[in-house]
Amino acid sequence: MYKLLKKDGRAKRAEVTTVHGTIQTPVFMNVGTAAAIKGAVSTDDLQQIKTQVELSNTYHLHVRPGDKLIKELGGLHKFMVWDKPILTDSGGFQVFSLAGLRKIKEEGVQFHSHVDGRKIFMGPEESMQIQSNLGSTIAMAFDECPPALADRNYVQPSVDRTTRWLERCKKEMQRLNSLEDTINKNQMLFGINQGAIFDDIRIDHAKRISEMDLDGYAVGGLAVGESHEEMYHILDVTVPHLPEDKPTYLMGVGTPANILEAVDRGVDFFDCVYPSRNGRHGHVYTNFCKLNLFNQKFERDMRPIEVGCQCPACRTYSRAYIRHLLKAKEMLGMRLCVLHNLYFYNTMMEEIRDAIDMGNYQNYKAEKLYRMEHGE
Ligand code: PRF
Ligand code: ZN
Repeated sequence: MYKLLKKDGRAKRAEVTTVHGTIQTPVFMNVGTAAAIKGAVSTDDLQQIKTQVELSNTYHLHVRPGDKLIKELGGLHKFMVWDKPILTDSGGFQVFSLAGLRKIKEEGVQFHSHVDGRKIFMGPEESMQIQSNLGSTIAMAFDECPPALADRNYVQPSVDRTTRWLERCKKEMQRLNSLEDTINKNQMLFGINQGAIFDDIRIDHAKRISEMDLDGYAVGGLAVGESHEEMYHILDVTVPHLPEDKPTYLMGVGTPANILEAVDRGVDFFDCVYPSRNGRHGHVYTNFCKLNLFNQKFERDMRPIEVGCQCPACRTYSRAYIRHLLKAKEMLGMRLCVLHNLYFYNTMMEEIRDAIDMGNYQNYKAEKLYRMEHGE
C-alpha cells in the first residue's frame, strides 16, 4: 500500500506499507547481493545505520546456497535474521552482467553459473518461483536490460519481450501467492520499464505496464553507460507516465547527486553498490567531498571521517587509525568505511524526506550539491 504524504514540485514523500513493516520514502536500499552487505556488516549494524530495506539477488542465492534450501530453512528473512523489508532483484540483469551468457529466447535465458559453470535456465516463471522460495517482501519482474549502445532495432523487440515476460511474471506470482506452503503470500511485484535512451519506446512501455496494476514500477536500463544528462532526460519523459500513486524505483543508481536529481523527478526507491564498494576501497563520503583514506595526508589526522557524524565509525575512531587499518589490510578498516558510507546515504535520504515534508526540497538540493562540489 502506497500512501502519498506530500509533494514538493515533482518530489514525492510517501509511505509504503508491507507485511514486513512500513518503508518511508524516498529510500535508499542497502545492497546485500548474497544475503549479506559486503564488508562484514551484521544485522545489528544495519539497525544502527538506519537501513530500511535490504536488497538481495535472485541469481546469486539460486546459485548458492540455493533457494530451495533457504525455503526449507524458513525463508530469507529468517535465514539472514532480518525482519524488515527485503527486495530481490529478478536475476535478469545479473545474468547479463555476470554469467558467461547466453542465449535469450522467448522462454527465457540459458547461462552458466559463475560459481561452478553448471548450466542454468531462467525465465519469468523460474525467477518468480525462486523469489517466492526466498519469500522476499518485493519481487522484481524478469526483464532484459539492453546494452547502453543498442540501436532501436535491437531495443524495440527486446522491450516487447520484456512486456510479455512481465505478463507471465504477474500470472506466476498470483499462482504462487495462492499456494498453501508459500512463505510470503503477500509478496509484491514491481514491473520494470526499459527502452534504453529512446523517448518514444520508454513512454510507450511505461504506458503499457502502468495498465497492469502492479505494486510498483522500476525504471531499469539506466546507469549502464549513458551520460547523466541522458539519464535525467529519460526520467523527465518517463516517470510522468508511471502511476503517481505507486512507488517508482530507479534501479542501480547512483551517486548522491544522481539521487538528489532523481528524487526531484519523482523517484522513491534507489539502490546502488557505490557506498559499500567505495567503502571497501577506503573511499568515504562526506558533506564536503569524497576522501581517499589511503592518502598520506590522513596519517596524523585524529578527526573522525566527518566531524559530527553519528555513525559507528565516526563516534569512536579517527581517520589516522582507519587509514592504518586499511593499509594493514585489517578487516575492521573496510567495515568502518562501509558503515560510514551507508550511514551517509541513509542519513541523506532522511534529510531528503524532511526537506520534502517542509516544502524545502529545492533549497536543500541546491545547498547539498553545492557543498559536495565545492568543499568547505
Ligand atoms: N534490470 C534489473 N536490475 C537492474 C537493472 C535493470 O535494468 C539495472 C540497471 N541500472 C540495475 N539493476 N532487473
Ligand atoms: Zn561516519
